[in-house]
Amino acid sequence: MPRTDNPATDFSIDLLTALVRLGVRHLVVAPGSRSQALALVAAELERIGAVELHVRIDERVAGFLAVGLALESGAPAVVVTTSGTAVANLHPAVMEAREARVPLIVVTSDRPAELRGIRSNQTTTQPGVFGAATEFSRDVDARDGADAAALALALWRSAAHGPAHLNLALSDPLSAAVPDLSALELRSSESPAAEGRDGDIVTTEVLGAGPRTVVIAGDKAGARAEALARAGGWPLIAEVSSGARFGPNLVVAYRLLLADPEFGGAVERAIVLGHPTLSREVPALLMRPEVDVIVVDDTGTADFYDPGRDARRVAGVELSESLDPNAPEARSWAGRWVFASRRLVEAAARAEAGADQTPPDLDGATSDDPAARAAFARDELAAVREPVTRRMLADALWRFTWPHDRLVLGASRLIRELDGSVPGKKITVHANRGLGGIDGTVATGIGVALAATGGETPAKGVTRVLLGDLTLLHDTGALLRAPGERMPPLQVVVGNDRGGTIFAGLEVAASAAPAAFERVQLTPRDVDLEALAQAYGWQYRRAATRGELDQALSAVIAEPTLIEVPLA
Ligand SMILES: Cc1ncc(C[n+]2csc(CCOP(=O)(O)OP(=O)(O)O)c2C)c(N)n1
Ligand SMILES: [Mg+2]
Repeated sequence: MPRTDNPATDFSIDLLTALVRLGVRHLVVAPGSRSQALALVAAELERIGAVELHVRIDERVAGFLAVGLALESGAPAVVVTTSGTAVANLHPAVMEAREARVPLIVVTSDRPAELRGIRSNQTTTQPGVFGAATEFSRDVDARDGADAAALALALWRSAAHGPAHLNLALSDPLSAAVPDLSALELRSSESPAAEGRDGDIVTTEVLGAGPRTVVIAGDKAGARAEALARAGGWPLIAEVSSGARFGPNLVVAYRLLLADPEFGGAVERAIVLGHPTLSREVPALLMRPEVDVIVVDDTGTADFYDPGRDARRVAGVELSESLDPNAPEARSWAGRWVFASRRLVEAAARAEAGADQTPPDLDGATSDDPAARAAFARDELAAVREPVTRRMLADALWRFTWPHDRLVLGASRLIRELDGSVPGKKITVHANRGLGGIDGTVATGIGVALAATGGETPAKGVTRVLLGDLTLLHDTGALLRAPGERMPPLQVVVGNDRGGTIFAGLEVAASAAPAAFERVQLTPRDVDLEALAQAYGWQYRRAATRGELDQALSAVIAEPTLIEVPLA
């Protein structure tokens, strides 16, 4: 290993090269003095092609960018900051990573022990600063000869299911010139497995036929939830970011059906995968004492999804030989859910289109009668000029997303609109559902897009972020671009309904004084989004009608684009 005799630089080389050997491919760095050795080694690792480096000024943006990189790549992303408030700006992303179990390694820079506790400049209590959000948190002095490779492995292991924190004490001189690292062999053949943590749960439950069962796939449940529902012949309740929203057993209108005594009321067993967050009906079902709740969660984390506090947590489930998904009772149970859901979705679509509207007469398009052709053309034009509704926006994003694309959904109303209406489709959907924050959504989306399009085998396709107006305004700093920072094909689509209209659907909207409600809950803001896009070097499009929306979403994306969709 090349040496400089500068402890800060030597330790940074040892730590970051060890992380690269373990499989880290993305480093996110925010500038600072105390962190200079780490940052300069990161730059050298990028120069020799060992990693991709992303530099962001705002540490909150850097943190969420790392979350997006990790969400899409599945491997821990590393984020490096200097000391002081820089560290605290990572806290939202660390909390989200904790609750959503996203692999994240944060390395914060600090002063050594002799400069702590005496009110030195830019010095605060950093060890353990993320509290319960990090299971693994170490305070290490770069001068102390700690085994950087062992530390990297511990960080990597802990980060398998959440954030891990290294607070690194660095002393003057804060760096030396970084040697050429190109001779190092940094690619390991295989990353170590994430398993092997203490407290891992090894129970596998064998499920037999009998109880009327539903499979519930929350955020990040994965395709295995769909496979389980199909193999068992059970209705599949799959949230839009579950990774399991497809297949013959999918029940789109699950919220209505769970509330119905003949459907939800008849459930005897629920198998939960992932983290359900988008409805009140799912936790209500799981809280019913007569429903047997099995939670499949092999992450070994202390807590698991258990609203009724009586679920059985297992690492996996198997189906018993006796279970036949094609048995008549099984077929009729799943079939009733799927059929009823289809009818409800169709009825909702008809209501959305307007009760008096008849479907377009397709014969008119090819009719010999000029009047019939003209009538058809008028209908078509009227449809193209229709103002965009929330439902139309949700449908359009879903329709334009293909298996090689990615969709990133912000919190609030639009994700629920998709969840309640879009049909099964095997596409990649990400959302920060750990804490459902409206922060960091643009940064997360850019991180997802970067991970999808970087590396040795870049994916094709585009990433689209769909979010509300306040969610965009919360994270405008993430729009900041810089020469040398790669920006992949990306559309950020903003449903602009002037404020947090989700609150208008809550009980508070009826009980609060209207002016106060608008002032402190709805919080409408008038920002010229075109000027905002221009200031940050983004393309801008406004899509107020169905036709404009289709055009905007199908445009070739050479530059990152902000698409504003005014919602009635
Ligand atoms: C960081 C954070 N702060 C506050 C909230 C509470 N919150 C939930 S939704 C919302 C409003 C979102 O408004 P917008 O993005 O316009 O979406 P809309 O409700 O209009 O669909 C707020 C403030 C939150 N989820 N996260
Ligand atoms: Mg809004």
